[in-house]
Amino acid sequence: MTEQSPALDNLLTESRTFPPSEAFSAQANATADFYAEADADRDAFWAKQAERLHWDTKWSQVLDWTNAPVAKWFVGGKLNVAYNCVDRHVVDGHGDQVAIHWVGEPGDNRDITYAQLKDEVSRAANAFESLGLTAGDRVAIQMPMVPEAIFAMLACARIGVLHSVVFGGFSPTALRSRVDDQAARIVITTDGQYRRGKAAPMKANVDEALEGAESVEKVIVVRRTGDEVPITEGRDLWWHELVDGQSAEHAPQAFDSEHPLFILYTSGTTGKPKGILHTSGGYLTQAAYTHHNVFDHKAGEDVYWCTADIGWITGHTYIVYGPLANRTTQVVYEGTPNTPHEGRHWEIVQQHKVSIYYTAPTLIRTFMKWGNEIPEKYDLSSLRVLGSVGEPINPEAWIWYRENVGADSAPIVDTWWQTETGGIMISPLPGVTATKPGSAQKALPGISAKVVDDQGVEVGKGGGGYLVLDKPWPGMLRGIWGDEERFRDTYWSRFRDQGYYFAGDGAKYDADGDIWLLGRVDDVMNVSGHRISTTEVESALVSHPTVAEAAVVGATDPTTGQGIVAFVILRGNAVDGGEAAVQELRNHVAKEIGPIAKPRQILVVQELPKTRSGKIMRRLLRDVAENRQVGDVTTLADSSVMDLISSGLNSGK
Ligand code: 6R9
Repeated sequence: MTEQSPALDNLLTESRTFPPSEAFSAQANATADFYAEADADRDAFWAKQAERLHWDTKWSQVLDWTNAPVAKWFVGGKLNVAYNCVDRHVVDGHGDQVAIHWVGEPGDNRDITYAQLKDEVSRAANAFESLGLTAGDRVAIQMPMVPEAIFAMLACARIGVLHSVVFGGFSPTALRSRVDDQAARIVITTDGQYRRGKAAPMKANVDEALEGAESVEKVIVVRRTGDEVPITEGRDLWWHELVDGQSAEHAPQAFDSEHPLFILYTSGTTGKPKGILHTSGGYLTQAAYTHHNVFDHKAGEDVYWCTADIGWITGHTYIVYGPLANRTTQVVYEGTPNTPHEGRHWEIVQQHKVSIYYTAPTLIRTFMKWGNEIPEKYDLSSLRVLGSVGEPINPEAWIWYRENVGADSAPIVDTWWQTETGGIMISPLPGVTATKPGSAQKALPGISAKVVDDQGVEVGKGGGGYLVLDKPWPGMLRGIWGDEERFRDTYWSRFRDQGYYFAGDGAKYDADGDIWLLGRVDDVMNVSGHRISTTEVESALVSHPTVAEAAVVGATDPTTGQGIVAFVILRGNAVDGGEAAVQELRNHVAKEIGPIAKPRQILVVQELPKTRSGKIMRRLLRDVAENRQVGDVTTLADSSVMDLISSGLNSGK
């Protein structure tokens, strides 16, 4: 285990609990007996959850785990994911219900009913088929939060094409490596995007990325900002020209439960992102089940808002698939939380009477910084469930959220899960669980998680170790695109004997046996809830001609959870290592990976602390980055290195 930061120590002394109100419990979707029911017969429990969906052909077996670690869920079942998220609600008579209250950053709005969504998705599906796309092909999507991004994802799902959404903030290099890895045939983007009140280019990024990309046949461009963009004849198509004239009728075909649904890239411990593969029936079952119970969602009554971007797994499972499968009316907001003012989110909550709000700790801490008087100005009384995801939430932020957003009464669900798990795994159930600030508490009914030591033996109450998932679950990843070995290595080799999935997170049981997540135990940083690997940033840094060597650590940051701190050794004496050189390096990383990976701080040093086997001791660098007394240096090849680094920094070099 890596040592804990002071923030985590603080977290573990937290002991307040908040039981649900009787009124909430009386109306809650989830009940306490779910746990026993799932324990008694997991397969039967999941089969019941799958009944929430429309299956064209029913499955013959709930789980086939004979080819572990590649699971098959709802074997033999056939369904169409887009039909489940869209058409069936129209068929059931809810065509006029608003699916999406879309709020554009500059103040434009669009309400899209389920009937309209069905038409839009059908037109896009027809358009994609007209380009020759067929089931199993890959489409990459780099778009801001506009409705067409959701239409495009669902249209892919409808025709069995895998989408791979690439976060809008990723650089051309990052986009290109993802496009190449999956050999995408089509890329969908927008002309530009609104960011903090200004139109910024998007298509230009895509053009740069795709220079010479062999797999890509067409680029579809959605008009958003209206800014002029260069068009490559024969390759580029305007969305409105391609899609708007298509028929709004499209017959959905049923696909096998294990038909691939999407690829989503996430950072691992090496420089190369992993293409996480998800499939259809199990994923959608878990998405719908968790959204229904963890958020206590009531179709036709609640207004739900998940503030994630569709470029991340949270946007996939809790904006697109889970909520739409459950016939949710939801807010989708395009922009940043402080444009044009710091009350923007609360203004939207008030306007649309949002009742369920799901966001990340980094944003909650930002709201805290902006001040209590901002949310106080708005009527937030519609809110009845609050969610948190992406990183451990510190008790201060949790309490602030409850008091200032949840009127001291709305239950908070702290949801632990990963790109790889597909859906929520560990979380309180509102109306059932007495919540604890800072703890995700318990695996959901049907899910099994354990905290184990190095040997894979479960630790006792009060003990800490590694978080593992000891039983397969429907939304689990089915592999890493094109790299089966890496899939086995990354997740299944650490506790091979036990057959446990290794999550990469440290965790602890408290005296009640509740789980507290303690952050990553590998070289993955968590910056504002985004996973970035230290190696990825290091590779970006050493790709700059002035850098000889680089070591990167995630240092505790009061707002972003972790901040990226880089230690670099420059080449020769050619560069002075002054402010301009450092700024140049920060920009270089932003260009290579994306602005989210820009180091908070770059420290120019003469040496890096290494073990005798040449491994960089990031633990010591983290001590420096967090202004702590430097820890045990006895395993360093040269123990004076840390003195050199510390004194160099103190003298301002
Ligand atoms: C959904 C998502 C996954 C990593 C995960 C963990 C951290 C997410 C958390 C949490 C503590 C929570 N994480 N939720 N840590 N409490 N409620 O964020 O997926 O981007 O793949 O990140 O995020 O470290 O391993 P992803």
